[in-house]
Amino acid sequence: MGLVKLAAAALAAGATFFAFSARADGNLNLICSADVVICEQMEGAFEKKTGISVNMVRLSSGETYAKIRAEARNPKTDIWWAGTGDPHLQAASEGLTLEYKSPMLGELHEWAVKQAESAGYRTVGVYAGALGWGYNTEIFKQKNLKEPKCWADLLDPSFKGEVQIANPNSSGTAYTALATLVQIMGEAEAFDYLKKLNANVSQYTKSGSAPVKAAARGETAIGIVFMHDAVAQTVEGFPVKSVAPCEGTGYEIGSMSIIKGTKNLDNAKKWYDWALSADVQSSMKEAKSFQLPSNKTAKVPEEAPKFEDIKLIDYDFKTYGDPAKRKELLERWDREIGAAAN
Ligand code: S7P
Repeated sequence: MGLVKLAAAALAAGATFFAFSARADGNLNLICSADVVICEQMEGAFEKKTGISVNMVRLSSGETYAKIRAEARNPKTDIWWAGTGDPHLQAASEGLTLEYKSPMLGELHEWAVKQAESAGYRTVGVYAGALGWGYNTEIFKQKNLKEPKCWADLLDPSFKGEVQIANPNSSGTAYTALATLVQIMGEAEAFDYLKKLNANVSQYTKSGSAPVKAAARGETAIGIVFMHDAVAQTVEGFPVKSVAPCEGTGYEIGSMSIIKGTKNLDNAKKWYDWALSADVQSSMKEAKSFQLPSNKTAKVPEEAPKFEDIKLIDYDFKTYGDPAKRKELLERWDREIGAAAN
């Protein structure tokens, strides 16, 4: 797949210098759907670079989509940075985000540009990350548990009460997991799988990375998350090992969109172009953000899970980024999984 080749090429590439000379005043209302540490790093760096005052709120991807939709007549947000691509695509197809062809597009990997093209340039790819899980090696040792290498292994009764995953209504990570299982198994079998998995799940969290943070701190044994979020815990010094499922797995194209009706369009465009630059994307690892950057010359963190070693499915962003499909899958999840979990 193109993404794998591009990932390998990016590994060899270094960062390029990207200068923004102009200082500007004014405000920018930002929703950030990545981890709060990188959100704060980005906010501070942009303010320093431009003099623009950023009002940042951190919300999960599904929550952001719901907020932007609810505020469509009177938008309070200028730009939505990060979070899984599916809800960005949904917002784009509902006309909630603005078409913008950044001059930075030529610096991006094909997968990031494709994301923009498929949405009529109402969103763009900022990074990519593969889904998997992380487990606490000390808990596994204490409880004599066997490493789950495959999705099927997570159903083992020895993991009863030991698994956490987010709720796909709020979390883009969990929606990616739901869409991934449907693509690997077919819808009926995926829901059958999720019902069985429910027996082992202790909690459906609001945020996508919370399960592996809980695993790192010994509150659960396994967290189903993006692999880079598991790696971040390992790098923090927690006893967490990440796993790429043997049957194959889905991935996200983390995205960015300007909100239609923004009252700070010039500043939103400045953020957009800046966030696509190689030096900004290269600095994400300082916040322990280990996704694959979309800028071809951004430095890929050594710690980033290697896409070429992961069995990636050909994730169907068009189908699973469609509002009707998302609604249908989430309603079914609420009826068959969420209701049983309460
Ligand atoms: O932590 C980084 C990351 O995994 O967070 C985003 C994701 O949307 C998490 O938020 P949710 O609560 O919506 O799942 C990812 O895009 C990103 O890689």
